[in-house]
Amino acid sequence: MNLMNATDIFLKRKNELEEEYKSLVEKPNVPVKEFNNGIYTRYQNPVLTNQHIPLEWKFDFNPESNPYFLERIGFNAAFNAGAIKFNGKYLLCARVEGNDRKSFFAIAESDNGIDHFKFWDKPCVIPQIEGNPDTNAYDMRLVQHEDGWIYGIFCTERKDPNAPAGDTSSAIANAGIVRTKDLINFERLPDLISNTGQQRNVVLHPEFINGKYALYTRPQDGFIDVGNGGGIGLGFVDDMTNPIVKDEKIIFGKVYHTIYELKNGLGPAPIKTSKGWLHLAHGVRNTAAGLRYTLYMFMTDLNDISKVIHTPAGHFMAPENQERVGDVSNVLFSNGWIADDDGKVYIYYASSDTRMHVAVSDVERLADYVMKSPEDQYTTAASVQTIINLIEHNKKFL
Ligand code: M1P
Repeated sequence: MNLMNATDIFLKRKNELEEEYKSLVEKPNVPVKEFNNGIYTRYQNPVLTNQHIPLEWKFDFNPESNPYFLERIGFNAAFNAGAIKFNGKYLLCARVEGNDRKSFFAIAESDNGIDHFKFWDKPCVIPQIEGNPDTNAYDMRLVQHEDGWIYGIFCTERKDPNAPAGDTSSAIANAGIVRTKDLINFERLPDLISNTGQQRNVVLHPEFINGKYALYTRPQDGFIDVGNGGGIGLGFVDDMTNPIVKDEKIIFGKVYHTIYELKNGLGPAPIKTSKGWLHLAHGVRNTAAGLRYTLYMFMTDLNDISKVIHTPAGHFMAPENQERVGDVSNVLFSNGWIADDDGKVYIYYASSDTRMHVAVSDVERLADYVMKSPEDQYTTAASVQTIINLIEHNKKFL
């Protein structure tokens, strides 16, 4: 029998894994051809996965203490990333989940926004609130605000202090807030103070509204149970260092028999266009196979951001092929997109709470989609009439 000694095993495994990592991060991404709705182009390979985690985060590189080059720390997923263009680079602030189930933030960088994403040397160090650490933290929205700070608003999750003994899963979700100038040093601000028990999917509007910070919220009654909440709210904060939300109102609720029947939450911060604010959001409905998360778009008024002015019917993107399967299957979720100077829009979305993808479009095209696609009329007969209207209209042109 040809037994390898420990040094050979160490070197063989280390070399193999280094090669695999290099070929993964150097792999070019290509547009997906068969999907052709004209609105956006999906790219073939995920832009971030748990395989993109640097080897130094996982392995002890000392052959003496790790002779078999075993993984010491495992990573389960890299998904739900905030996005920002910073110093000419496309950055994703991913929700990285360890095998220990704890999520944290880590920044990955690419020169072109579609491939070669590489994590920075270390995960982000988020300062903690004294005496009340985040048990889990996820889904950061990065926003360059006109006050000069980059804000990161994320979900902070802690055990529900009022859960009965023996209930080891009830939790409270709220919005945690950091701000930074360099995405390396983060200043922790107090968690959001709002009237609702639970908040997830809180997003900062990039401009002041009447001198106040505007926050999109998503109040719900319980950690899982949306109760009367579950729609997109809007509220105002005077000072982000004392973030008390005032005048919170639902601007886009849940609607029976739509893709946002069960939950309706904002994705990344909106993009300003000459026609209105473009929004990307996720809608959730229940099915016999569990919850289905899809992405949809809407537009709000430039002069009144609480006024929804266009909403195409149905989803904008839904899980396709491998996107359908993962830790939480049948989920697309987005909390990051980048509108580039040339008008291109990089839509970063996660599939099934497992990996990150990119789809590319442009501001003009997205505005055209949102403004000219028919709206939901809420009945099957009305949907048929909408189709017939298009067929009749097309007779003049075919
Ligand atoms: O598992 C799907 C998503 O569930 C939650 O989102 P929401 O509060 O909108 O239902 C979040 O945990 C999110 O991270 C996750 O992707």
